[in-house]
Amino acid sequence: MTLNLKASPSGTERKLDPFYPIVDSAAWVARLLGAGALLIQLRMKNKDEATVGRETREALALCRKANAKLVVNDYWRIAVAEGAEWVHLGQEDLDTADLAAIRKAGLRLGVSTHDEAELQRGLAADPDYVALGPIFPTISKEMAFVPQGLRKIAEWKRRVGPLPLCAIGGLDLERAKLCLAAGADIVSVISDITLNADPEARARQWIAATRRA
Ligand code: TZP
Ligand code: MG
Repeated sequence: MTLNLKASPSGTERKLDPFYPIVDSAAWVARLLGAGALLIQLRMKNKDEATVGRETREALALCRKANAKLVVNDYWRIAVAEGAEWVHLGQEDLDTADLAAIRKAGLRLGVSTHDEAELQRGLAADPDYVALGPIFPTISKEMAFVPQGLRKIAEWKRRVGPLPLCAIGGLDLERAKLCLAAGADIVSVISDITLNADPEARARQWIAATRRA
């Protein structure tokens, strides 16, 4: 059964920004908002729930002020409690998440997918975007999947149709542009921004390149 409990009025929302950095604290969210990011994921691993709740609240307040979207990774209960607009779930989260409760709270949903079975399962959750990764080898996450390569992007775009497709994994600016050219609508990144000597300047480069693409 396909859930159809979306609270947002269809067709009225702006397109998602193509630059989609992922960071692990409200302080990082503030830095990227300062550089002009409009779509940011807060992905906190190995933190206690009180910390996640506090950081999420702070990041949401910052994003609201900047008119940017914050996507809360994993912690959908906290996202609901804090009035977030977006949540991102991996396949293992889909095992336990209450999708009806997420939709009832009006949250938009992004899902991670890596292969055909995961795509089918992700689409059955009636997502608002689909992520495919890793496109290239990544140093930021241990992956059970080999790099998918650029060709898979075109295939996935055909499969997800009008849903925004997000490419992730091992992206630098040149690779991000290749992903967009291959059919991705959004490019997501951790290390090329957070490990850069000047993350804000790097984020501005990404923004200039991806909004132009
Ligand atoms: N999911 C697939 S790859 C990845 C995640 C969270 C990590 C992306 O990080 P990087 O540093 O941009 O490769
Ligand atoms: Mg997860």
